Amino acid sequence: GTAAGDEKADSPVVVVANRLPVDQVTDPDGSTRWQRSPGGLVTALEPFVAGRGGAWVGWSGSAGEAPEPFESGGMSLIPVPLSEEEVDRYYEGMSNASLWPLYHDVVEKPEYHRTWWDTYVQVNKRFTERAAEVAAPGAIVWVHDYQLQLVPAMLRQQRPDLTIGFFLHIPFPPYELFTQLPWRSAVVEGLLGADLVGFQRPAAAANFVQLARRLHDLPARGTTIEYDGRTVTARAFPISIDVKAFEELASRPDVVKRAEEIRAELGNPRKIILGVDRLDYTKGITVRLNAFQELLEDGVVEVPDTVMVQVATPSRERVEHYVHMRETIEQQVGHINGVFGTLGGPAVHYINQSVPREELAALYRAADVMLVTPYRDGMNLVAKEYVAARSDLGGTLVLSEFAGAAAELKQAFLVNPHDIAGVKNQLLRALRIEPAEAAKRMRAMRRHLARNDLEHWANSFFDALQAKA
Ligand code: ADQ
Repeated sequence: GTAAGDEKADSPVVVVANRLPVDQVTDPDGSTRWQRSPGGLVTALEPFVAGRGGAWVGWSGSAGEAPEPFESGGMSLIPVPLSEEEVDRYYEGMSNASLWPLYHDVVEKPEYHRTWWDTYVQVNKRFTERAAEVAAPGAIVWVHDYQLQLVPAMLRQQRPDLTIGFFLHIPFPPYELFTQLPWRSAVVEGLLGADLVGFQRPAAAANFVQLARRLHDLPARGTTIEYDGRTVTARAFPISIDVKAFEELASRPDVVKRAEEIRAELGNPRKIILGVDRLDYTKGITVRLNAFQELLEDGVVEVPDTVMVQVATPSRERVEHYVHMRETIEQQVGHINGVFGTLGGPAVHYINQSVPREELAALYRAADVMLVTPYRDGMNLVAKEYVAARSDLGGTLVLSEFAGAAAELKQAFLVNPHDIAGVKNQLLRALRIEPAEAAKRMRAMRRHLARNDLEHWANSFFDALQAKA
């Protein structure tokens, strides 16, 4: 793109997120360029930002000096620099080793370090300054996620003219867990700087409202909190996917053909069980492996009649928790295959790679049972992608009741991932379901998704935020 030149305070809409909506890629000749990130969030927000001279403030993804602001896809992209030490302390430390496990029901023990927190404050200030520089008078600013919870209050202090929204993509824990955080008051005050605080589930919004009441003694009821002479609204905006685009992709003849090929490559098993996740301890990958292993041990399921495919994208590989978890999973896959596999016929096909969208869609089309078993998940888009992919009304979803998606996809076989007997039962039911019953459940979930897509999510948040202006 072309250089934006000197930034002026002229953007009527500003998105502030940890990452910019572009990735730097290196071509074979060694030159680098910016490429739009594959994520759905970019697709959802672009229409509101692009074409109106809007801006997106975020980190480029690599440590060191930040590039100059530049134009891309009709948006001004405003890079925020992070040093190696800041990436360590703000991103890998405070965000991913303190807040991430705390907000996911302390599935792993969060670590709290004052140096991490100090850097988190410092980096939140830097994001705030950049946003304050580019926002036009009276602009709408939408801040995203747990890495930037202090930005709303910092921004309001500098720019009381702005309308500020915040959306948390991950769960928000109950009072009893949240109050572990040594800096709990600062985080609550940070979020209360927003006019509108959005969560994935009503229960998360209720946790926040209760926290404001109990910890800060604020008048709070229903979805509103009175604070500093303003009314802060806290409510649920369940995120979704681009349902139409995913459905179209999964129905393409080449993708449908690829789904058949995948079945053949797996030895044409009668049943295929699928798991697709970022390799993260919150996703409950071991839960699935345990359930499958026990069903094999019980002799109620057999290889090669039934096989499992687990696709797990590498993630946060420099954070200690993740290194350990990966070893555990790989050991278990090895054990199951050692005991139940045959030469050239493993029980669990394990792919520790990111796969292209087309291949993902084909896998969804090929899978008889989709196993989504997080211990806790803000939403879980994989569950929604599976439903969107099944325009053939085939396939059955087994879904953790602790994923945000469970509040919407009620016709899935819901499971408590801590209850191994329950997971085995539901998995077996899903493997043995009558096609007519499976189709009925899938149709109901698809009906819900069709009305509640990503565009609907972005529109409802922006509408609610604009109403606050
Ligand atoms: P995540 O924790 O990353 O998101 P999720 O919502 O499941 O989890 O999204 C993962 C995305 O990555 C999906 O679009 C999926 O298709 C893709 N993906 C996973 N494995 C892949 C692979 N091997 N190859 C290619 N693509 C793969 C956070 C929160 C969620 C919340 C989202 C959005 O933790 O709860 O739903 O943000 O708000």
